[in-house]
Amino acid sequence: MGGGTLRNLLSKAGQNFRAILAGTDVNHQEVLDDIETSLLQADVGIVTTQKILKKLSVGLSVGDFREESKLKEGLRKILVDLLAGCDQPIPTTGSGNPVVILVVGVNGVGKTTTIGKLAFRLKSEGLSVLLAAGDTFRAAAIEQLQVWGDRYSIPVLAQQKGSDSASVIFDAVHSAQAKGTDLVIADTSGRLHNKTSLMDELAKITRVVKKLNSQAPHEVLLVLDASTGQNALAQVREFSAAVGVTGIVLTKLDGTAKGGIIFALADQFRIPIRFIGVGEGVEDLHKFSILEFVNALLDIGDREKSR
Ligand SMILES: Nc1nc2c(ncn2[C@@H]2O[C@H](COP(=O)(O)OP(=O)(O)OP(=O)(O)O)[C@@H](O)[C@H]2O)c(=O)[nH]1
Ligand SMILES: [Mg+2]
Repeated sequence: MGGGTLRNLLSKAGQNFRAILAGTDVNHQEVLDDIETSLLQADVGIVTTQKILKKLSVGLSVGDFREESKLKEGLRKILVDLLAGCDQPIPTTGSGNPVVILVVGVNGVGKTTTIGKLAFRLKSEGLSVLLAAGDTFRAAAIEQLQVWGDRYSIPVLAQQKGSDSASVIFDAVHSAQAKGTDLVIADTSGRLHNKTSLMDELAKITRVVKKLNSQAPHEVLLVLDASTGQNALAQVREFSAAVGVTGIVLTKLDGTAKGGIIFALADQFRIPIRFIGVGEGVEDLHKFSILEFVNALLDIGDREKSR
């Protein structure tokens, strides 16, 4: 599994955006109405959609709306601008090893899978990684992380099911400090973003980790499922309030026509989007690159790529 060009992998996510670019020989208000429908279908959301429409009206002349290439280029620029600044890479160095990445999110969004892919990527870059099986809720969750570790020879620190999540992660950071490991990536159990007790548990994890390094966790990585639509915004708000999200991974962009949520996220929170998930395989975690992403989404070829 894995591989494929980003353009192919995002063909579904981009389907509503690509529909916008179909030939149009009607008046420009009708074109704008169609664009609005497409953006809403792509789950860009009302607020950000209105912003895009306004910029299109201001930026393009009436005649431009009849020319496929001008409309496409106008839209492309607006989308690129909306994402500006959201492409900063995940921190892999910090004051005092290890760099601690705490991975959080609601149930089933792809946290554990993302950790496996990310660990593989960082190891391939020559960094040493220790995984912490902080999802102690289910035995299967611990095993799932161990499978990734075994497959790519990445150590996993785990305790039994039911043990304290904060203590597992504390032990992992402690052990990594002793061994000089570059990074610890900690899994956590999926939780509803509106369940206070579980959100408090995340706050406890960060408190405990700070006893070992006041800068840790260096990254609180929120994993969001692209197909959940506008609810992703509520998830960002709740997790940010509880533990201060510093980076986002948007998963399952390969399987949804609702990839437009990424523009609402960027527009409303400006939290860096570190990676996008485009499949279940180890290679299917792409570093988020704005130009590459927008061009792939709009199906714009390499020769048209200049900014
Ligand atoms: N198509 C696709 N599937 C993905 C992607 N990321 C994760 N998945 C799948 O989503 C399902 C859930 O992934 P997990 O990694 O177990 O999710 P989780 O957030 O750890 O789940 P809990 O621990 O139960 O909260 C698995 O079947 C993954 O293979 C992606 O980018 N694309
Ligand atoms: Mg999991």
